[in-house]
Amino acid sequence: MKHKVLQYGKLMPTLEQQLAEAFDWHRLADQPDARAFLAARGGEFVGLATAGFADAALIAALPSLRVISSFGVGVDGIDLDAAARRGIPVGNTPDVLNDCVADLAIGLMIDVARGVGAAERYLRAGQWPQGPYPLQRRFSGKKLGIVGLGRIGHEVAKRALAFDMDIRYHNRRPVLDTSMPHEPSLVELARWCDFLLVIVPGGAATRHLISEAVLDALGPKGYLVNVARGSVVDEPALVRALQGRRIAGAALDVFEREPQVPPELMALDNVVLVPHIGSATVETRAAMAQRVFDNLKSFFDTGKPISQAGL
Ligand code: NAP
Ligand code: 8YV
Repeated sequence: MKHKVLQYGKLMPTLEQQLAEAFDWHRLADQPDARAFLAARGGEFVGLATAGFADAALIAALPSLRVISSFGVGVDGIDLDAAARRGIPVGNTPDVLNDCVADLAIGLMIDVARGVGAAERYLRAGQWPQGPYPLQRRFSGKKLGIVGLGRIGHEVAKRALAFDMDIRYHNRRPVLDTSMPHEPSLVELARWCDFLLVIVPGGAATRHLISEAVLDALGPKGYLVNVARGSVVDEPALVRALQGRRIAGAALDVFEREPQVPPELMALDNVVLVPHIGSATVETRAAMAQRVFDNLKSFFDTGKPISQAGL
């Protein structure tokens, strides 16, 4: 008998095909009345494949649930406490996306410092004949402060070393196997660096870690780059800092209320904005989809997902 798996949210068609072949698979989105469906049949499902979200109500509506498999490494959209209380492991997709997220982080830093996007807009608007594009800032050799030297943070550091950057980082605990200096104070890291790169997990523990005080410490020559979660940055404080030119610029892949982007940010020219594309390459998304499937398969075969949040 095939295990019964419910899908919550949109997943890639190739992954859906795999799920349909291996499991007794149902999409909640196909049900005309999701609430009625869960009330009537929620008890049948032992697996949940999700696009990144599962609140306490959904978990409670699935009383036989034994495993959650989530698309993405960040699990801030899942009520981990509700899952843990029932002993339900939450599979996620770490490591397979490190390279692409780190590549984007470097790209965003270069873009915001050199004005790649802004200069292209200048050219396309036909402004070049009126004069050269204004001089921007150098990227190579600058000071990089990494907030969150974890799996992705390490990949950013590796790339930044090739740009002769001086690197320090802020984690709650120093990393043992690195010679890069740990800065216990986030404000001091911001004061020291030219680029402050944020790549910590989202959720309550990191909410508004990048505060007005951190932005003021970064100062008028400093750039903020966020590829973590929108919740980590106090967005209204960031808007004020950018409007007042109290920081030099920002490059953002993530926002507090995605897919909504504050119009105040859209209006600013010292900001690079992209729509949460850190892992969005054909290769990486295929690897993430495969891991979502493999986590479920591994759980049903061995009792453990291949990769699991919190382990
Ligand atoms: P990871 O390996 O767990 O690294 C997270 C790092 O953050 C750790 O070094 C951790 O060190 C540090 N950290 C955690 N809480 C902190 C806090 N309160 N203050 C300071 N440092 C803290 O995670 P990862 O795989 O690199 O992924 C990081 C996050 O990136 C994900 O959770 C996800 O939200 C985001 N992400 C975004 C995209 C995108 O598309 N933009 C793609 C992938 C991932 P300590 O525990 O010692 O503090
Ligand atoms: C995902 C991400 O693409 O892995 C993460 O935590 O933020 C991205 O890689 C996203 O969560 C899926 O929409």
